[in-house]
Amino acid sequence: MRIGIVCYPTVGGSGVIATEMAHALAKRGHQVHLISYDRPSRLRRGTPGLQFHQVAVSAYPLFRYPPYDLALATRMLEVREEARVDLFHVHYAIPHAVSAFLARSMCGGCLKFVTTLHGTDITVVGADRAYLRPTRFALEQSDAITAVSRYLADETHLVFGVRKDVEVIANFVDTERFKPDGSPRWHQRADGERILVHSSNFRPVKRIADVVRAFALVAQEIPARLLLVGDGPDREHALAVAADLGCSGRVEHLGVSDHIEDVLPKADLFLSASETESFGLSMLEAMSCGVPCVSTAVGGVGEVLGDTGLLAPFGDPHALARAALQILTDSGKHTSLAAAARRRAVEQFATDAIVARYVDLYERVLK
Ligand code: GMT
Repeated sequence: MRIGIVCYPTVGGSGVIATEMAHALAKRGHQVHLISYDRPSRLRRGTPGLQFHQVAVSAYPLFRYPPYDLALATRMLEVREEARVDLFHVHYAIPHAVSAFLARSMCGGCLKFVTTLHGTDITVVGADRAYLRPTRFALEQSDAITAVSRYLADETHLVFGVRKDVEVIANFVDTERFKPDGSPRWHQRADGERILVHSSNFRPVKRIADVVRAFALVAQEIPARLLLVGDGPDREHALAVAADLGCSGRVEHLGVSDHIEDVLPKADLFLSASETESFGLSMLEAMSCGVPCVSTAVGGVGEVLGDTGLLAPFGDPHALARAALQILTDSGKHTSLAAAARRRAVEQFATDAIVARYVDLYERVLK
């Protein structure tokens, strides 16, 4: 098939999944055209069958807000004409589904598109009055809609009142790239220091300050270090909270890493304090490396973790810390959760099985 994939290029789950899908589809012999306003962070060079097309948005002085959605619709049409794309798959509804609908209207219905919902496009941004109606309209015009968790599919019906079926296709992880590397666990290390990790785009919804607060409580009880991977608007605030709580010497900000798969296997625990999380891709990557997760009980996180980690109520760093301590003070429990996490990632979220579901969906849409 000739497939056009549209996504955001930034460090964020939807861009990661879209780019990994592009690689996986190209590897399986499909012609893939990835479209975005910049090179996606996970896009690797030199993959046969995979081509990147940049959307150029001109900054005409009259435009306070350059109309990206129009430029994207035009680029989609151009790519369709140049590469004879059979179908577009847009990741993140706003504004990608609207641009896809516009592109289709401009060519008299010449193209089909599938929209995959990732989370904030429905739960945070999507619920904004300014975006709700066009997004709902574009979703209903999609040839198929998928959501990355059952939770998100239900929210889509609830918040948007979308009448169309929303198929649940979970996110996936490359279990060969994200795998345990044999690093000793804290109980096998001489210093006994527990390594906690958090990785995200540091947006307010991630509540990084609560991650730091929970960590500070853990570090009062046992030797521990927190690695913060990623970057975003709340970085300074989180580091200031660490300073206030007297644990900055134990909190290390690693910034955005192209090799998170080298960091995760060295951790003993992944900590998440998000206010909402439709899926939690960074936790799936941790699980695949054999790292148990402690998270707030929000959104679709329970669907991902199953019984391989622990959940605590949102907005309660003490509860998060208690859950983390349960795992980090019991080597037997840690060992069995780590093994269960890896097993669950391999059995339920491996790339091959999930990509096959998308290919099946494309075939159904094209029929
Ligand atoms: O988390 C973000 O703010 C980024 C966002 C995105 O679309 O880039 O992530 C969402 O999609 C990811 C991939 O499907 C999910 O793993 C995240 O849970 C989801 N984020 C939220 O729901 C907050």
